Amino acid sequence: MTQDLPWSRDEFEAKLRERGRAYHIHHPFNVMLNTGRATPEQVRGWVANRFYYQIAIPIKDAAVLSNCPDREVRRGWVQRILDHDGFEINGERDEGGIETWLRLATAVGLTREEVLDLRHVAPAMRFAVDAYVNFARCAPWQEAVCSSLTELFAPEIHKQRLANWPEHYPWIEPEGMAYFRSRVSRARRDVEQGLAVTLGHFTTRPQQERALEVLQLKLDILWAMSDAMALKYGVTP
Ligand code: AHQ
Repeated sequence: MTQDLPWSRDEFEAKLRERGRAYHIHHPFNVMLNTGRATPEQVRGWVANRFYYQIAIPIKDAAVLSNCPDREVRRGWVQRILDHDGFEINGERDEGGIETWLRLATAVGLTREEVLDLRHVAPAMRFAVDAYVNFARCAPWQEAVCSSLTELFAPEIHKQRLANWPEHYPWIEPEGMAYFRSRVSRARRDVEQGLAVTLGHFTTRPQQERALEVLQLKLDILWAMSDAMALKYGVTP
């Protein structure tokens, strides 16, 4: 019967992209943030809390590597850790996204110390982020790869911030925007690899349905992170 036949690669990719309707760009807290209606306290709260997500990403990616026996995939995936932790190799150095996020923090008026010591991180933010890391540790590595495909929708949210924040939040030091600028191209590169693994591995219909479940799990994690922000800092519709 047709409902058992696998979707073609194009149909499967379209199904993955359809889930963008549940991406956190549509969460009231992010809509408030990106349409200029956030107070400085809400912006600072979001930046300090999202730092916990940023420092979890390389840990999550190391978990994927530790479960992945495929050297070709690891060669590509290891770049994600360098993107966040930075590196110095043969004289070439890059401060990394975590350091760049700390520049965003000072640009919005936070101190490095109060971000680094995680004093502002809400319990539900911590639990949502920890759920993502634990998923990557315990799930088959192909499912962990698939869960990163929320980045299909990430360039849009980074471009929205780059376009709207300087006008809406002139009090934020401009160099704070560097992180979002860095992610537009990195997200695109991440998605190329994530999509190739996902479309190549999940080939039967039950596997393809599972891939959609995994993507929805990560969409829910991002949504729950924004819920935590709305609860702690309030959200104006
Ligand atoms: O800054 C982000 C980032 O480095 C990553 C890595 C990737 C993953 O491995 O799950 N996802 C992701 C995301 C980042 N920023 C989020 C945002 O809204 O700023 C979006 C998020 C994602 O879409 O998963």
